[in-house]
This record gives sequence, structure tokens and C-alpha cells, in this order.
Amino acid sequence: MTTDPIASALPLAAAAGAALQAVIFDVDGTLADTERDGHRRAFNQAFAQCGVDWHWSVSAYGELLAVTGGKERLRHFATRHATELLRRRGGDAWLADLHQRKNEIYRQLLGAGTIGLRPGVARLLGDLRGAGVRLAIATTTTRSNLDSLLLSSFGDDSRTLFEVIGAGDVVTDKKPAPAIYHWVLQRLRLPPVACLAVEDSRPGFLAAHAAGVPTLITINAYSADTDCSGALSVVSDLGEPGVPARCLGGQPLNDDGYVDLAQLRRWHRTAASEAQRSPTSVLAAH
Ligand code: XBP
Ligand code: MG
Repeated sequence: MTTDPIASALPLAAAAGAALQAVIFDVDGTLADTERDGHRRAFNQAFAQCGVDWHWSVSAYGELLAVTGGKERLRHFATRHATELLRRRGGDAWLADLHQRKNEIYRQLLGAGTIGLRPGVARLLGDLRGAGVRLAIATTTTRSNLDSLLLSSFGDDSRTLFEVIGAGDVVTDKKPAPAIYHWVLQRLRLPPVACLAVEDSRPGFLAAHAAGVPTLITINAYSADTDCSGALSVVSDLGEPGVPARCLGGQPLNDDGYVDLAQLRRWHRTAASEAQRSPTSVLAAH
């Protein structure tokens, strides 16, 4: 159940008919493939610099992604695999320093231009902004890491592109909890069904779905086997003209093979009319 007073004040039928007014983007894995060669590499370099003999392989990191939030992931790992080291080095305060070190390395990696936006992201954001659709972010990532990614990807535009940014510790319960979506929806002053979320992972999908926000999934290497049944659609990426994306589940993608505002509106409208016919589908979590 949402605690959002604006959303709960809306009669279900009216909410189900809401037109698309805002798109809420996840960050890591959705805007850019930041995990494998960004956060993971930065964690490993931080471990080496801090004299810790940990190394997170590509596959091990995939499993660790079930724990969202960099600090939380570190704590999860340390409390399971290195309790004695954790005690000797100073517990949570040491983990916070280690995470800080990792974030500095991550910022340098972004600054070096090694991590770009995923296909179709810049195009779709431009489309949405041009059409006056409101843009927001809901992420578990640390705000400074997000700011580095936005700056390296959008330059001066990065400060004004997204109207509402929910990141990191603004909520205590990180994804898959819906709290970050509730936080963003309250600031947008919109009911969940007037929005559409774009996510890449199961924790992200569960968070958006539990908040009642219809969700598009753009999978990546780490989320290829993810069960996202209940999503509007599941696509390989957002696609570009001439470089089509693949549709892997849910509502079909247009023949052009790329996601644009018209496609988002069609998916959103179909889900809304299904919700009107059967309020247990898209609004199940509302
Ligand atoms: C993905 C995450 C984050 C990043 C790193 O967030 O799980 O934990 O791996 O986080 P999302 P930090 O998909 O919601 O954008 O910046 O906290 O190290
Ligand atoms: Mg993600």
C-alpha cells in the first residue's frame, strides 16, 4: 500500500485513465551500463588501494547486485566474508571510507569518458523534454555518483534535465522497496499511473511495481534472466533508428524497433485501459 496522500486521494478509475505526464528513470544499468566496468572496477581498485585482498569478479558482482546501494553491498559482503577484518579496521566507519574511496575512483572513470549512455537514452530524453513530458530519477545510487554520470553525459544540461531526483540515502529502504518511488511521486505531485518508470533490474522493477508505476524494462547483461512479468514491455535496449532493439516480453515494440514518446504513450494507454477493466493488474500494488 502506498502512503502517498496524493495518489490515494484519486479514485481508481480516474487514476487508471491518467495520461502519461512524467517518466521516471533508474540510473545504473538503465541510463548507462555503469556496473560491470564502472562501480565494480572502482570497488576493486579501492580494495587494492586500501590493502584489502578482495576482488569482485564479473559473475560474483552480478550476485552482489541483489543488494542495492554501494555501502549496503559492501556491508553485506564484509559481514559474510570478513567479519574479523571488519572489526579490526573499524566497522561501519571504515566501510564508509572505503565506499568514499570507491566513489572517487568511479568519478575518475566517468571523467575519462569510458562509460557512455545506453543506446537510445539521449534520443528518448530529448524527445520527452521537447514534448514537455516531465523527467525524474529514482535510484539507489549515491547522489555524487549520479551527478558525475549526468555531468559526463549531458554537460551543462545535466543541472536542469531532471525536475525531480531521488537518489541514495533520501530514503532508508532502498529498492526493491517502493520508498524511492513514493518519494519521487510526492515531489512530482502525480499519481503513480500518470507516470512510467524505466528500469533494468528485478529490484528496480519490484520497487516501481510496488509503487503502482507502470514499468518498461531495458535489460542488460546482468539482468538478462530477470523475471519481470507484469512490466509494460521488456526490451533489449531503447533502440535507435536503423539499430533496432529486441522485444523480449510484455507488449510488443513497434516495427521501427526503437522506443519513442509515441511508443511509451501506447504502452501506457494499453496498461491503463487494462487496469480499468481489471483493477488487479497494473494497479495491484496501489
Ligand atoms: C544500482 C545500485 C547501486 C550502484 C552503486 O542503483 O545498486 O548500488 O551499484 O551504488 P540503481 P553507490 O540501479 O537504482 O541506479 O553509488 O551507492 O556506490
Ligand atoms: Mg538499475
